[in-house]
Amino acid sequence: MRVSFKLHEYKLRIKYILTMIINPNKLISDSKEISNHNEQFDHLANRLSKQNIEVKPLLDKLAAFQVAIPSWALGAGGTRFGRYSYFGEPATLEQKLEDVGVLHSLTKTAGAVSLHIPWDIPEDYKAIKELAQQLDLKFDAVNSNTFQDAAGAKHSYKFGSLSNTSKDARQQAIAHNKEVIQIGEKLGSKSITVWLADGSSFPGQHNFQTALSHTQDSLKEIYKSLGEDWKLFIEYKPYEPYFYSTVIQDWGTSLMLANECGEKAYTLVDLGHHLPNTNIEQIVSTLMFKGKLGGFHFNDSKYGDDDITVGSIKPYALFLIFNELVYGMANNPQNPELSWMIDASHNLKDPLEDLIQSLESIQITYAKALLVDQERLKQAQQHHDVSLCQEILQEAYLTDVRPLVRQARVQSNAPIDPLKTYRNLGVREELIKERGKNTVATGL
Ligand code: RM4
Ligand code: MN
Ligand code: MN
Repeated sequence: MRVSFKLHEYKLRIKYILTMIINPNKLISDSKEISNHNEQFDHLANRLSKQNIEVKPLLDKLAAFQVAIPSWALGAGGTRFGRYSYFGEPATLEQKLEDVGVLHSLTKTAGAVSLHIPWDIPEDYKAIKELAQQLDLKFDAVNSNTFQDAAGAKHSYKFGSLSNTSKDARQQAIAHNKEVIQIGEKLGSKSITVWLADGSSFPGQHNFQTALSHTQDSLKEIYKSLGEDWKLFIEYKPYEPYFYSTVIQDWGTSLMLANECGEKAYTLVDLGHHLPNTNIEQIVSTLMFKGKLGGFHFNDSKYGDDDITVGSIKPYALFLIFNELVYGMANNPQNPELSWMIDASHNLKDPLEDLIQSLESIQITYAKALLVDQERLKQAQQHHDVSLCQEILQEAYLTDVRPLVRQARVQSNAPIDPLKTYRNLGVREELIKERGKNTVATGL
């Protein structure tokens, strides 16, 4: 049951959250922490200036890097065997925005939210937009969902949605995506992400060509509804929920479909959607070279789409991927600005703590990639100095950039240590007091 939305109550609550978090006395850590930070930052800034690296542009880039939080990441996720509640979960879209507002106040790098439809259909658009504005949040890509049957749906997606052999099921899935675009338009979103679960679990179940051709036609149909300044992001994934074949299994298939649709269609890379050991950095590089990388989902993976905290399993791989992203952002004007999103859902950690850690890890890795001496690397590559190439990457990777990340945050009026602040303020305890223990967030 959705709780009805009373704006004045939320305003009070936000005011409370914001004063709680933004109050500099509470926020800005104790004087010892500040002096430690200043010392470490000066030390690093000094070292970088000796390497002729300007610190100010680095800080500006870090402060400008904003990552969207998906509306389904704020509650406890489940596994296919069960779901354990995390107390004080947001029960409504308004409460989810409020949680993202908390994250953004603490980190100043989570200035957007990505809605999943139908999990989070706004009831009162004006009020929701006003709320987002107060929390300094934008609406990033909207996500459609044809991997579950909506309540009361006429046609089932059990055997596929955009690829289904049944025309009625396909039409229903197309109509849903069109509706998602309309919802996004009302919120000020500029893109839709389509992740298709469609696939087969048994050899012979699908005619591959038929499934692909239906998918292509359906996507083209959805594409027709895109506004002038809108983008369509096509996600890929090799397996799961089906285990023999997935219709859009890899970046090549996604790129082919995007090209088929037109210039407003792009590939979306989700880090967890690759088979182990895939060279994701090369995929990123190829797509940016072709001007076709539109969106990017952060998480980490040990085996598959594990949705583990980004940077917690393969930090060096993440650095190499960021290195290509940074290179592409500097050298590929043909590629649009990317839509960044954290795509992870947890069942063990406090979701807000996990998101704080994710944002931190993204900033740290981005900062390291920004330190790569691209000029020297180019020279070393030219001279086939393989050892030096590796040294240059390692030099950047092994630099402890945390003082830079902290400084960028402090300059945006956020705390030195967001996780510690979150705990010290007792945010979760406050949320439990307000929302109760047994709320359940919509989502996975
Ligand atoms: C999928 C995919 C999509 C996300 C859903 C919830 O595995 O990563 O991006 O919308 O999960
Ligand atoms: Mn994803
Ligand atoms: Mn995924």
